[in-house]
Amino acid sequence: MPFCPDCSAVYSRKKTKNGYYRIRPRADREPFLVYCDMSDGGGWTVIQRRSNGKENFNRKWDDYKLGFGKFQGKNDEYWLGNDHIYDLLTRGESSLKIDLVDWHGERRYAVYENFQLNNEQVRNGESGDLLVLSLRVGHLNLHSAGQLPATGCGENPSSHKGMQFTTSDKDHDRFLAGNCALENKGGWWFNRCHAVNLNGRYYKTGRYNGSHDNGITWSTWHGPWYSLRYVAMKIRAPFFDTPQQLTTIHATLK
Ligand SMILES: [Ca+2]
Repeated sequence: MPFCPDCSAVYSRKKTKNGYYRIRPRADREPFLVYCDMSDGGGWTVIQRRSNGKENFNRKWDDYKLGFGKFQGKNDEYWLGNDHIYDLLTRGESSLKIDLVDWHGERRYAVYENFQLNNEQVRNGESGDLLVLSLRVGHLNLHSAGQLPATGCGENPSSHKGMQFTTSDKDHDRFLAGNCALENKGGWWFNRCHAVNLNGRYYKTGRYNGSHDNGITWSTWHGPWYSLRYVAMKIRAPFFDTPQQLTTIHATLK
């Protein structure tokens, strides 16, 4: 049987159990394992998860490009890989949902319509292999965790929209005197440097101190000096966002 291109397609084939499935977004590339989250209306392809601090996210470009982590348990930590994420997103418009849990078990989430990555190699015809987060914030649901700040005139230096991916060995951020990934212990779409960083260092205390706000941060919720206990990033086709399913989301996360 051919592989499904993503978890939405898996769900549509009546495979509605949470778990790891082998998917194949591009026919000319090998299939790979991914966790399909069939809650919240079903069909979410999980591209990132932090849950226990066991996985090292302070990694170089090639690891972020190809992906890393464990793909076995339901809470295993991983980064699916920029290439895989890119291939998933080029199939059509996608929504991004980010789940956040703090150390008191409080939950927040954010949903973004039309989450995209642009491949600079394609766009500029250069030899670089940069990925740009192009994030158009369409709507945010109830119980939202606050927005990723947008760029524009007189832009906020912690905005992420339109930023290129930076790792400790490939600096594409706007921090001229240094590298945000080095300071913040993980690859991300840094500016100078960040309001949100879901690939930072895992602190088992929530609140933390240090010379840099390098935890797993979502500053519009708990501020920069609080590292979250659990975060997950997941994507799916927007046609799953029916009013009925949004009701389910609200009921689940109330
Ligand atoms: Ca820099």
